[in-house]
Amino acid sequence: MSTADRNLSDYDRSNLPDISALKFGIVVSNWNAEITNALKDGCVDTLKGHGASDENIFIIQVPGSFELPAGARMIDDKYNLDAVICLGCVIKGETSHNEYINQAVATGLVQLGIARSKPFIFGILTPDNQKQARDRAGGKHGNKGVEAAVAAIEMATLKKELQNSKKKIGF
Ligand code: DLZ
Repeated sequence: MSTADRNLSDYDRSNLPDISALKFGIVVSNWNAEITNALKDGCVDTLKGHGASDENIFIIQVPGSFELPAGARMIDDKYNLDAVICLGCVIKGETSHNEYINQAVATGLVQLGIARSKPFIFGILTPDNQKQARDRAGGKHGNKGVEAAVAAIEMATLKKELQNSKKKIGF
């Protein structure tokens, strides 16, 4: 089914575990703040809905999306988190600035995730205009902050399960 046909923020709550023992960081870009704050609200509500406490949710703001990877590393250095969720909104303009920012952020976050073996979640909208952004920040296409939280929960839980697994691998 194409993304135009469904609200991707609908998910099966029963598939997600309790996360009360896990620590989450949220890094929010100040550019397009109306949108990024809506993403943050959806993200926080979802984490809390699955058992995360206020004390285990750490939130910082950065000037723009380009600063998200650096902010993510800083907050992880400070609190040693189970997952870091980055929220931004880069709207296409007359020039190709958006491509440079999006590429840099995607590369930065994937490198952090691999290097630190923990989830650094890409919760950045890359719309053509404000309407597309609003549609994805609590509008007709759901709230991508919710989806970013779900991805963080799934990946943080996967890591815990692998760490706790007694299954012997190899000989
Ligand atoms: C400069 C800039 C522009 C033009 N547009 C956006 C945007 O749509 N969304 C966003 O998050 N940030 C934007 N920025 C700011 C850059 O991400 C960055 O903060 C500055 O270039 C300083 O490094």
